[in-house]
Amino acid sequence: MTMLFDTIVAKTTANGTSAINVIRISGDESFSIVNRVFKGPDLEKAESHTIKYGYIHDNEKVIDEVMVFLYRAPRTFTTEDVIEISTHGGNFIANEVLKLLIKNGARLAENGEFTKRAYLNGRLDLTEAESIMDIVNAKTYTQLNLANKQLRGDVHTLVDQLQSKVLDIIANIEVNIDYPEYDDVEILTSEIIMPRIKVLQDSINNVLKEAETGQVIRDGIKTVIVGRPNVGKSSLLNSLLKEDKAIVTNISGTTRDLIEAELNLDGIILKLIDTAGIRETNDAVEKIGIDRAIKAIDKASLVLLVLDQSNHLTDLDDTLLELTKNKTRILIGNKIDLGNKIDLKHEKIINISAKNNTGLDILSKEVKDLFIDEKIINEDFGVLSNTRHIGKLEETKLALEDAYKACVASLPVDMVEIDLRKAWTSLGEITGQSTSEDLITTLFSKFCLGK
Ligand SMILES: Nc1nc2c(ncn2[C@@H]2O[C@H](COP(=O)(O)OP(=O)(O)OP(=O)(O)O)[C@@H](O)[C@H]2O)c(=O)[nH]1
Ligand SMILES: [Mg+2]
Repeated sequence: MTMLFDTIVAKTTANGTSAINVIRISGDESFSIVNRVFKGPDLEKAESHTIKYGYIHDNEKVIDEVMVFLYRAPRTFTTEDVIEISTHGGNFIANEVLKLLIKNGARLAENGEFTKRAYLNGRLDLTEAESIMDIVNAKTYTQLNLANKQLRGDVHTLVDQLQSKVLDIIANIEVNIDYPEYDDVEILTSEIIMPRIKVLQDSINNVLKEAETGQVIRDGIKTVIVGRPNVGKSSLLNSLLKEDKAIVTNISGTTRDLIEAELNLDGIILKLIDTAGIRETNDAVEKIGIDRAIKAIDKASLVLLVLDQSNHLTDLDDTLLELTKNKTRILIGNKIDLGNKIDLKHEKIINISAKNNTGLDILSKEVKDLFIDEKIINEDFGVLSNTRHIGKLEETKLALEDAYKACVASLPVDMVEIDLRKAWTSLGEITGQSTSEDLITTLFSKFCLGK
């Protein structure tokens, strides 16, 4: 079902000089508006999914020689009538064509409005619409695969499955409340519902666990490199990046401020921050750098604490080991080419030489082992990665916990139902489908209660 909206237009290609620009127009009046400014075959008579050649003109003034791509509802991105006009590149032409289409009745689209229409017209659910941004922003194949799965509807399916399990329990409760006299309806008690809620809780916990990997893939890992001065932090950054991004010298206190860089580690983005070596100092600038380094530890998801294998541990190293002990961290024994003086009895240390580029593969593997469940990446089903979806699933989890507690307290089943409905709604908010009206409709279509 396509809703009635006005006709919108926007340039879909980026600003700047390019070979072509594409202007997209969507809505009931697309064909009539473009036809008025197009010199060539009559577009209103043209078949859908064809391309026509002609000119865009403003009365006597020819603006550009163009190709127009015609898509009639409903087999289009927005499900409305859509035309895409390929003009020559350059902002001037594109803006003139835009202005002309607006003068003839189209409205300039808001950000994301075409996708919003696709959603409002039921062509995409919210997760599918959201995945389009992820596809555009993808920097690695792993990110792209994740986003593609979401566009394909895998997250939608996953949420639907969970929702239908919640709905089954709700429906059972409803039958009990409304038709208690039916002999063939099992009398529901908290004891009967409890294990069913438990099964659901377990599935949701699994999905949330897997979502941790999804989120890492989508957003990358905020990683901070810390250590005392001169241990080779900047050298590590450079050797990971395979470029001389940070200045390296044998003078302690070389790095004064945070240096940020992104690294693609076999499909996983590390958002790396190299920091000033931490020590007591009277130098005002260095002090600020050190403060920033300490704050960066707080914000990081992963700390790479660099130690120097050519020397024994110092008090400063001990302080840093203590400071980072509650973080997800990897201890790195750098300068292994010069010695092997540190042996941490209880914790693994990855020995490398940033200068000679040795041990980096082991470090990479360690990062992946910590954050990525390979099985999940390879499996062929949707993994949540979007913070909004994960937040809604956390809400679902809480509602189910409440439902379970209500069962434990032997509250009447209609009290349990309230929490289950909350769970159902939170799930539906992921796909953008839930309103309580929908709940009723789905309930009836599933169970034919009115017979
Ligand atoms: N032999 C050897 N020298 C290294 C290694 N890694 C770094 N160095 C040297 O150690 C010195 C300090 O390296 P940096 O990378 O600047 O150390 P840093 O930890 O960033 O130092 P600050 O920024 O001052 O805190 C330089 O002379 C590097 O060449 C290594 O693996 N082996
Ligand atoms: Mg440095």
